[in-house]
Amino acid sequence: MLVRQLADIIGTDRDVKAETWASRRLLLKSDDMGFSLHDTIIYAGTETLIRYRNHLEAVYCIEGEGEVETLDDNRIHPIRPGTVYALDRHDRHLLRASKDLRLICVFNPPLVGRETHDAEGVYPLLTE
Ligand code: 9YT
Repeated sequence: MLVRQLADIIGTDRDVKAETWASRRLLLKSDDMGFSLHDTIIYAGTETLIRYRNHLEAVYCIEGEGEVETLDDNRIHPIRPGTVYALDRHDRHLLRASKDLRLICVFNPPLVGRETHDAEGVYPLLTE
């Protein structure tokens, strides 16, 4: 069995930072679970354009406040603790935080570890 602490990940190469978020990557492809699992902070006052063309992502909010706007239909969905959303259509969307959001995120296929968004909000499909 694999046991790991968030505290042991912070400051390592599993603690990936971008302008609008920090992603603590608890489980990655190399852990052989078939998915990756992240504890993500989206910084208050930011907006992030995202489109996971190569991945499915489920997002579960455990702290904070914000909203996600799906850009195909311009619908805005509030996010608060207890909200889950699943990007089952590789939905292009804007993620906004009014207070720091803490999100538990699952990716399939799993991330390798160093992925960050390109200009369109896409993560590349990396191999190790
Ligand atoms: C919700 C979302 O996709 N935020 C961007 C970071 C991503 N969750 C990650 O790499 O952990």
